[in-house]
Amino acid sequence: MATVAKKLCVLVFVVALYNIKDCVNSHSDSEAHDHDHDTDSEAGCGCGSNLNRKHDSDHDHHHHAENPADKYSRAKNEKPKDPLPSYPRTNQMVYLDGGTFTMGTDDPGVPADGESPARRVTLKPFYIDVHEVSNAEFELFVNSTGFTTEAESFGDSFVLEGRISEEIKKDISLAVEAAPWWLPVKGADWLHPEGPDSSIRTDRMDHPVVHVSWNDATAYCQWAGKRLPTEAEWEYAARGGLENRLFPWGNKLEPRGDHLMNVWQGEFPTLNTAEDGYEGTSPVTAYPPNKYGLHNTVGNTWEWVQDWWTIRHSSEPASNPTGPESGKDKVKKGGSYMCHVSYCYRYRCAARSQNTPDSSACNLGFRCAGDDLPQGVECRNCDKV
Ligand SMILES: [Ca+2]
Ligand SMILES: [Ca+2]
Repeated sequence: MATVAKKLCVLVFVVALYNIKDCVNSHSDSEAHDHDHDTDSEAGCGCGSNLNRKHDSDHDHHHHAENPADKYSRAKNEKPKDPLPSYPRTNQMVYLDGGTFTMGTDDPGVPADGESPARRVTLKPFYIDVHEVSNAEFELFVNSTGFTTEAESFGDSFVLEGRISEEIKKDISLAVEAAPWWLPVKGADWLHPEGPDSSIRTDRMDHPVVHVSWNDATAYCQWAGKRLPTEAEWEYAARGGLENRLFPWGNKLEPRGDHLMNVWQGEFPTLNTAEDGYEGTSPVTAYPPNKYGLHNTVGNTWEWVQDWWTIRHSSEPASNPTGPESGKDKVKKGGSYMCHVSYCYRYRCAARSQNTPDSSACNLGFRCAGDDLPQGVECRNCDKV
């Protein structure tokens, strides 16, 4: 068994290496973390039942304090867990009436990505999340289901070199000459975005969840009574009703000198001046929303969408397109805090990139959409439409 596990590990790294090269060849800022097996996703978590046991144990103690066996019982000696802090929910949605818009562009920023041609696309009404899914929201999912992400199952994920501690870095021998800023870090996952010595708990519970694969994102949305948006829905929502604009607010990167999204200022990858306020991710609520009420569509984290990847699109008008029926990679939209014009001009509405559905990295997250409003989810604009 040990030999098989070793071989799988080697295979994972070899495939990952190939994918990194692919990404670099297409000038993507994206990672590639390729696993060729399924995740074991339904291990029990038991967080809620631990709290209940503590309550029961107190109750028992009160009535049976004289029983010496109690002194050594697990319930008696188990330390109470700190209650989970609560965060304001960021799972709100908006209702979008659908209609016809121009998807893609005839003036592609990265022609190899299949941003063109511009085509007329008609969509039926749908709901979409106002925010990227936050760590706090993802934690509710994990606590209620015991879900294990693919990065956790396989034990590593890709992190930007500049964000890893020297301590962790010295243990990484695998380097990728063509993309030295991506390093596979053992123990990097959604709870530990830069590896075992980092944590979301200190100040990132309201930041977008990262190191989640397309498969993880799909499972989350299903649990939430939602689904991933199609690429067309995501782009329609991100454009916020403006036709043929580069960004959700217009064509100027920094109108009146204001930063309206979280991308990279300085020199990539050596100097991150964070003029927009954030070196890494920002809270999902940061920056003004677009005209449809959505925050951080472009920038902050890339966002998985439903569609399989292709760079060939018909210029014919389409209704509710869902992309190819099958493929190797899934589409992601919006660019990330790692995007800089010099190598990843992808923080635009029409921009797109791709990864295998089991890939994960420190700049890749998602938001959900839906045909209906799930019970208990607040709709931000339903009283106005
Ligand atoms: Ca930034
Ligand atoms: Ca985003």
